Formats: sequence, structure tokens, C-alpha cells
Amino acid sequence: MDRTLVLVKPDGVQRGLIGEIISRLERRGLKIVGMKLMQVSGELANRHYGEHEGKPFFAGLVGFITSGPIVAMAIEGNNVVGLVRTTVGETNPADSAPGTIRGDLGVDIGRNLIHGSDSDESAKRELSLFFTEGELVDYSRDTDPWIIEA
Ligand code: D4T
Repeated sequence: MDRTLVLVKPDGVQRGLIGEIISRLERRGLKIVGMKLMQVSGELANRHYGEHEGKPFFAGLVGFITSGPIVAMAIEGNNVVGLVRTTVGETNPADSAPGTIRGDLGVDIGRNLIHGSDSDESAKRELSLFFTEGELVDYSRDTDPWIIEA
């Protein structure tokens, strides 16, 4: 089963959009298997955004993700990386279609509300930064047959 990491970034928390964002993921039928409110340290931010080190927006990115609490979530399901990315929208909210989280709730690339891993490999790496295996809960939902054809 595939898993991905979702972060409600500090702008989402400060704007009171935690519930709205989680609700959109839930309504799509996505299954949350881990969740916590946390403060990201500089060290964790550097590791999470390591691929962007050296880019002009790197310092701003690290400053932003450490600027206040975030909500980290692990989401599980077939093709879940792609499902989350289409629910989230484009990196820049200005380019994101209405109906997506960023397209409906944001306007600026530096305040794009939510993170979703961009590949299965990134998801594995990022999930291990934010969650221990013991923090992820294995359970089934009675609603699954109404969401996923067996
Ligand atoms: P995240 O990682 O936050 O989910 O965003 P994406 O996966 O959609 O996009 P990304 O990794 O390319 O960028 C990470 C993060 O950097 C910010 N950013 C990006 C920025 O402030 N200026 C820029 O020019 C770019 C490319 C936004 C998301």
C-alpha cells in the first residue's frame, strides 16, 4: 500500500484552515493513518527541503516552514501520492485550478498552505523524517467498499 506525507504549513494553521484542508482530503476518500501538530526545527526543515538547498528561495522556505506550528499527516492508499497532488493543485496557487486546495485558498507561491510528497521515493524519505513507524496506525474503514471498488 502506498503512503504519502502531507503538511498543513504554518499559513494554513495560522489562518484556521486545518479543518478545511483535512476535510477536503477526507471528503475525497483519502485515509489518514498518522497525524500530529508540531513545530518544525531548523534541522528538520533543512533535511526536508534538502533538494532545494542553494536555490534563491531556500532561506525563505526554511524560515517559513519553521515560523509556526504545522500539522503533519501520513495518508495511505493506492496511488495516494498522485491523488494528494491533484487535490492540492500546482506549486503556485496562482496557477492552480479552482477546486484544488491551493486554487481555492491561496494566491502566493511562498504561502501555498500545504505540502504533498511528489513521488513514492520522496514520500518514503519524508515520512521517515516526520513519523516513526509506531506512530502510523494500521486500521480498515467500513466505508472503503463505498470509496474503492475491490
Ligand atoms: P511543496 O514541496 O511545498 O509541497 O511544494 P511542491 O512540491 O508543490 O513544490 P516544490 O517542491 O517545487 O517547492 C517547494 C516549496 O518551495 C516554494 N517555492 C518553490 C518558492 O517559494 N518559490 C519557488 O520559486 C519555488 C519553485 C513553494 C513550495
